[in-house]
This record gives sequence, C-alpha cells and structure tokens, in this order.
Amino acid sequence: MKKRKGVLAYMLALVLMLTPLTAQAQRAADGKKPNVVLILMDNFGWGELGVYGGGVLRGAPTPRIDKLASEGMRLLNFNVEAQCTPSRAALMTGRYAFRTGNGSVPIDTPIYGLVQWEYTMAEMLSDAGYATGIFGKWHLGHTEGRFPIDQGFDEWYGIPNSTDESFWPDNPLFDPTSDPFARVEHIMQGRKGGKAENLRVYDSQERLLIDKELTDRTIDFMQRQQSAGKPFSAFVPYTQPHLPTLPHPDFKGKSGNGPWADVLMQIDSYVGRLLDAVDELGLRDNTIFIFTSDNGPEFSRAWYGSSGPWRGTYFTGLEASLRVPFIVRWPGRVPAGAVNNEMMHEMDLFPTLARIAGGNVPTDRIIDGVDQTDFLSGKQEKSNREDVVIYVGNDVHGVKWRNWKMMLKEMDSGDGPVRELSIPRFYNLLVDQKEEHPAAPNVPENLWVRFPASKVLVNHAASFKKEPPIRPGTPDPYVPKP
Ligand SMILES: [Ca+2]
Repeated sequence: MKKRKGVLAYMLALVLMLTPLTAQAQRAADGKKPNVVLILMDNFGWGELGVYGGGVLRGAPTPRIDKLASEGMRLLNFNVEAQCTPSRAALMTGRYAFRTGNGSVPIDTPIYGLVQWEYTMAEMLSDAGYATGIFGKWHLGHTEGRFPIDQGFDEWYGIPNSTDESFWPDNPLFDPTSDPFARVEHIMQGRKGGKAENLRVYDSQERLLIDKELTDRTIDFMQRQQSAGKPFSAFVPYTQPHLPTLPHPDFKGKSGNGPWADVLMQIDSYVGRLLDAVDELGLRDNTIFIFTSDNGPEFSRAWYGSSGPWRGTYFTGLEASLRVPFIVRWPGRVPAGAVNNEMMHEMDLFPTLARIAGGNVPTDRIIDGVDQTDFLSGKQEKSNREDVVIYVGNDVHGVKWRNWKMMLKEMDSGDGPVRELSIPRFYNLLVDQKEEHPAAPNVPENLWVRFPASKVLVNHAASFKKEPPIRPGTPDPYVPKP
C-alpha cells in the first residue's frame, strides 16, 4: 500500500513533467507566497559536501547538492545549537533552546519537547495560509500533545525521537519492561486535529529504508499542494547520517567506499529527487529550497563525520559542532553562486521566513532570531547578526562575536570532560581555525575582545531576568508568570 502510493506519486510527477504548466502551477509561480522546502540533515558535518571540500574526498561525489549551491547562496558561517533537540527547538521557535526548556537532549526527563505556548515556525506558516508538512525526525517530544501535529504541522510521517533507538529492538539486552519510556520507537504518522499513531517498530531494517520513504512522501505532499494551488512548507528532517550510518539497499556498495560514502551518495540522490520534483511541478521559481544540518558530525568512531577545517564534533562548543552547511536557492531572489562567511543562525530562519511568507513574529516573548531577508537577497552585504551565545546542553560555554570566540568552558569531544577555564580564552577564527592557539594572558594584544564578547553574555543573562526560561520537563498547560 505504502509502496504503491510512492510509485503513483512518482508516475504522476513524470506525467506532469511531460505536460505544460498547469493553471495551478502557473498561479503558484505568479503568486506572492513562495513555497518552502527545508531539508535538515542529522549530524551532517560542514565538510561532507563536494562544494564544502568533501564529496570525492569522502568517497562519493555530491553533484546534485553542489549544483544547488551554484544556483543559490552558500554560507560558510551558518550556526546551530550543538545537539539534536536544542537545535530543532531553536529552529522551530526562533529562540535559544534553553529558553524553551530544551537546552539539552532529554537524558533525565522522559517528558520533554515544546510546550503548547511556544509559537513554532509551522504555526506561523500555517497561520499565514500555508499547508505544512513534516516528513522525518522530530525529537521535540514523544508524548501526547508534543507531536508535530500539536505544533502547527498539518501532517507528519516520521519518528518522534532519534535514530539510535533503532538499535534497541534487536539488542538481546534490551528490557522494555524496565521503564515505561525504555520502549521501542515507532514510525508514526498523524494529521492536525487527530492523534499521532504508531505504524511500525523503528528497528535496524526500517532504519535503512526510512529516508527513501520520507523522500517519496515529501514529493507526494508537494504534488498534492500544487494541485490544490496552496502554498506549502515541506520540512524534511532526514534521519541520515546519524548513527547507524547505513545505506538503503539501493545504495549498498554503490560508492565502493563503504557505508558512509554510500549514505552520502544516497543523501545527494534523494535531495536530487526533491529538486527534480520541484521542477516537474513547475514550482522552481516560486520555491525557497534550503539544505542544512541540525549540528556537526558524530563522535562515534565507526560513523565518523567530517567537519572540514573545523575541529571537534557535535555536543561541544567547537566550530565543528556549531557550523554546518547551509545552501538556499530562490531563483531571481537569492543571488546565484554567492558564497560568504557572514554569521547567521538557524534561529534567524523564523523571522526571515515570517517576513517572506507574510507571517507574524510574536511580540509577547523574546525572539532571538533576526530577519535576514535583505542579506539573503543580496540587498545588503552584511548579515544582521554578529554574535551567537554558545550552549552545550543547558550550559553556556562561551560566545562567538564577529570572527572571535570567547570560551569559558571547553571540550575536545562530545563525550569528553568539560574543562572550566579560570580565565576565558579567545580565538581568532580567521587565524586559528582549529581553536588551538588561544589569545591568553601570555599573548595579550587581543584581550580587548573581552569587552564586546562579554557584553553579549551579560545581555543574554539579563534577558532571563526579564523572561525566565521554561524549565525542562514542564508539562502543559504552561503560561508564563506575569
Ligand atoms: Ca543531530
């Protein structure tokens, strides 16, 4: 049944490719509200794509995504939060994840995710008249009231938590009777106004298949909205290359360079299929197409990712953790082939897309994202951001300010110890990409950076006096204290 649906959608796409633009497609192309396709990879490092110095160096070329970059803008300094859940919380709300009670992946709190009070990107787009679909990993709650369909998405197909849980069903030591939340994860689906339902156990076999299914369903969603003449937002949080980084059987052995390279080839191919579908539906000119990642690469050796010149892994305050690839294409609006090192953060997408889509940015709460429309459209050379507070879990590790970092705490790897520094360290990222040679009291000429950098932290801390953060594990209903 599921498979047939994918084939039908594909055939329909083929038919559409051979016919002139339908009236709806023409209307959509002329319409004011552009569609949004937002691809969010999981633990996909800065250095994986050919256009970022990876591709063949990682065992598989990435021609489709490289070409996408040549058709749009590519950022070299796009920042995210250091772990899955906080990164997704920041993306969805335009706020530092710590504010939302999701500063860390849920370790000691079984109830997690976004409270109803949060206003998500999906709610904003939905209120602006968009059809909103999510196909993939959520990781912002796995209990009733915390699923994507409770946060503005019209429809969802995917997994509530993370891909490592696919190891559990096959593990003979796994004991699901040990705790109500030590349970097998399911592939789920749901529609707004209804209940999210379990479809199948997400096990090691499903892990191989899921990203293809997500691609098929995204194409089907886009086709349905195109037929309905409705602007849409397709959020595609793929599960790859999060461990276990193992390819779909279609790609097994294809690269000749092992499973990681096979998966890279697969990612490029699936993104290519989404790009083809946008073209075939006649939506290319009226679609903002974004490719990015939720955080830097894995630290588990068998599944080692590449962060290019940046040192470290995810779950740290190092650049490898915070900087991810970001490519945006919007023909005629975003300059083609543009590349720059301006600082942007995933939180900025909320106000930016709100401006473009005619949505509302809440004024009754702190929004940390800034509107980057004029920067992305090439109207201004500089980004509207020059600082990022660096969180690792619920802890502030430091701050990025222009090309500098001021670190209060440091880590070398995602599971390593945290070193608390008695005096902050300062790194000039234009000189010291690997963050190995701090400006310290014995090299004092750049200690002036402490003033602008600490000001960011002082202001950030003061914002919590004004608006206390939501505590992790807060149940609904939540209303802020007046
Ligand atoms: Ca992740």
